[in-house]
Amino acid sequence: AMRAHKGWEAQWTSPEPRKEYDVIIVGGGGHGLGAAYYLAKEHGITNVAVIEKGWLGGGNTGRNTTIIRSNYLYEESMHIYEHSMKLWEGLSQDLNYNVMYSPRGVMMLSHNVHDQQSFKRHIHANRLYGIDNEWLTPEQAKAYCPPLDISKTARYPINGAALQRRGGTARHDAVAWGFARAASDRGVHIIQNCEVTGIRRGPDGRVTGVDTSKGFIGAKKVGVSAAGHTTVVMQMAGVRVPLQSSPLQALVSEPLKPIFPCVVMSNTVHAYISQSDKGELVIGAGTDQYNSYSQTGGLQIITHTLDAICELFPMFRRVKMMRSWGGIVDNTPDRSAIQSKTPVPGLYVNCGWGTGGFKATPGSANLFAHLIARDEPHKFNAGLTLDRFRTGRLIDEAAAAAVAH
Ligand code: FAD
Ligand code: PYC
Repeated sequence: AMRAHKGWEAQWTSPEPRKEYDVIIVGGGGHGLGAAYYLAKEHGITNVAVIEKGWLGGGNTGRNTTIIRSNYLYEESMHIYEHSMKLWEGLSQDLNYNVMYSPRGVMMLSHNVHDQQSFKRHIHANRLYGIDNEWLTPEQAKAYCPPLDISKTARYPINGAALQRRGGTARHDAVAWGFARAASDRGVHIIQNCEVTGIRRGPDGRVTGVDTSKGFIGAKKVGVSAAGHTTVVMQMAGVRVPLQSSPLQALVSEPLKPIFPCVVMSNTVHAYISQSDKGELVIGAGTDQYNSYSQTGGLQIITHTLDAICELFPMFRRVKMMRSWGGIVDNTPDRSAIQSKTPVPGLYVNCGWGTGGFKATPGSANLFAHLIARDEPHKFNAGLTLDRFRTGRLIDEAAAAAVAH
């Protein structure tokens, strides 16, 4: 209907599927659209389709709280998230689309000795690697974020905070639309409202294409980037992936005048908050405690988060909430992603970003395109193998995930 508006051009074309593509990407979230864009831009592979069962960005890309940071613990993760951060810094120019990347600082609150030791360990690891991260006293934290209650009598007293100043937020749907437009401009086919229902293999076991609600579409290579539904899609090729899918919820308040200058996270009390450019407080919770494909979570999870927000920022006690929703996150046992070849030749998987993959969007997409185009990983995603859950070479980022699981 929007397209009927005078002067409003479609941002990407919506062609009928071809009989066959060089590459099919399953899932039109930021990761899938971005991978298609980088396949075209950096590898000259333009006979590509992104197949999305709903609408672009309608999965976790459009449901997340858009926090961007690169303060992870292990080298493998720091490589990837910092690669992503650098791409965020130039993304609006690269796509010629304003993704509203806003490096307003991400501050993680420390409430006890354990938090303090863990954050300081992360700060030292990050700084050794050249990534900015610094320790703040409670007074410095309050100066950075004036609404914060740092009184000693607070329900959840604060003994300091870790601050990554280059961290921040971006506009989620603009990321999906920006990648979609730029990919479409380079010849990528974007096919929405088309569900992948099967993955076909030839007599030699190699991928030959996908069954969809619009019929069979052939492909030399298939990259699955289906976030919370990865296990469902990979099962179509007989590949088991070590993921648990569960709802993660967020909510927004009525719009307020500018009041909250940065992003604040507290894993210990299960809450994170920022203010969108529309003025809404954007608040998120920990994951629901059960596995599910429902995009609605339990009410007690978000009321618990709001209790914590009201304790940390008493001035928000009378603010009204407008909407809440859930997304399905795909968590691995070590809380690090999988970006890997699979036992099926020509089939690649990008998943396991769980509660933290929005920040990874450009970096993950860029590295997934490399993996698919060259049939071998880039040095930055070489550790994200499916195999590591068999060999035991895990990358334990449970603390850096910073969202209660
Ligand atoms: P998605 O955007 O979910 O894309 C996958 C797509 O695959 C979907 O559009 C889906 O419809 C499609 N699909 C699935 N099955 C099929 C099929 N059979 N056929 C065709 N298409 C299919 N991360 C952060 O870094 N910072 C945050 O602040 C943050 N907050 C979050 C808050 C919430 C409430 C949630 C839910 C997540 C949050 N995350 C955050 C995590 C982040 O949203 C995800 O890791 C990331 O967006 C995943 O992107 P994606 O493109 O892989 O997935
Ligand atoms: O990974 O930074 C993160 C995050 C914040 C909220 C949800 N995930």
